[in-house]
Amino acid sequence: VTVGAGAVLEGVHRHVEAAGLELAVDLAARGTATIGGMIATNAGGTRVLRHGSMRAQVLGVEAVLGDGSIVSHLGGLLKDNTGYDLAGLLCGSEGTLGIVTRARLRLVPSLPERVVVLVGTADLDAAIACFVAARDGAPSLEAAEVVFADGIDLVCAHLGLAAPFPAPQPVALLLECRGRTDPTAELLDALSPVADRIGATAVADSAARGRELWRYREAHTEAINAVGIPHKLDVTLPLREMASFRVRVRDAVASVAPHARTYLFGHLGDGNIHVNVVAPRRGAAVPDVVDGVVLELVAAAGGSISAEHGIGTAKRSYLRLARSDAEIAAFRRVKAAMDPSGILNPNVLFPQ
Ligand code: LAC
Ligand code: ZN
Repeated sequence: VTVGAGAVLEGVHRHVEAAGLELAVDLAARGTATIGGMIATNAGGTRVLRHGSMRAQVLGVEAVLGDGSIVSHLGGLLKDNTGYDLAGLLCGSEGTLGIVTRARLRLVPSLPERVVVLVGTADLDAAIACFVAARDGAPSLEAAEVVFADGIDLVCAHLGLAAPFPAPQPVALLLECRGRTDPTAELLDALSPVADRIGATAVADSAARGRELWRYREAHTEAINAVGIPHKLDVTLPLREMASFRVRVRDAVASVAPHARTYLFGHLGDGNIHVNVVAPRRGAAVPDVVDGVVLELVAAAGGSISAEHGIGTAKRSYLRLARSDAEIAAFRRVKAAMDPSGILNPNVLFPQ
């Protein structure tokens, strides 16, 4: 599909649905996120595990570079080794190299049969074991998201929802599978070797129930924003580091902001955890030093200081935790080549 940069994701989903196809990137902000913004930020979302992020969907872009020249390559060919991948370079460029005006996007067949399962576990290690079992045993796995009891309680209080399980579970893993035939048996079979790690299971028996189970995950951002303005850290960790990071990040935050609450949630299948540190609006603010404390832990564990949300202005002083001097110097030369006057989003990405 070829779309204008201002097209909203939900509208694109509806447009291609009529042809039995899907754009394979989806995220909770689908009602407002534009394709141009999703390319500039290389948006991730909930289906990266199977389909990759926005960059993997973009077959070509039309964009205006900083010198006013227009580059356009919208042929949509799958194989095209004719020089530099300007489209790939613009993905995640945060508006620093060009302004995307149109894009040619890859689509995938819509798989009609779906199952959504929420698996409750006693700890994060058990949730990871369940995810690995589902990933290895169920090729139909499309999403693997994680939330924790404190976040679920917050979402339930914010939206007036009932708790997802009859007895509270410390961790909840949301799994979605899609196929041409019903993938429920495949997923449940894949989970059977780890049955002793599972404390409770909620299986959606209808599309409406599936959407309800997703609400526990997707409403985290709005529920946290209702508490106060969060410090949002968006990090990737190697799966083997995830459980110990969860413990260490709480301790690290408590050492500099004992009054703050730390909510974790995210895309377990991608090793991507959203760390939200928030203090109630009437209390003392969360000190900025929290960001560095968390991001240094991440870098020491071999993770990334930005999985999806980019560097922007808030994280640019931490870019050196993730990128070498030689890499940042190469970034600057690319920036100078495509935006020689430095007029495009000049204050983002690069350390001052
Ligand atoms: C999410 C956003 C915060 O995953 O990236 O809900
Ligand atoms: Zn996310």
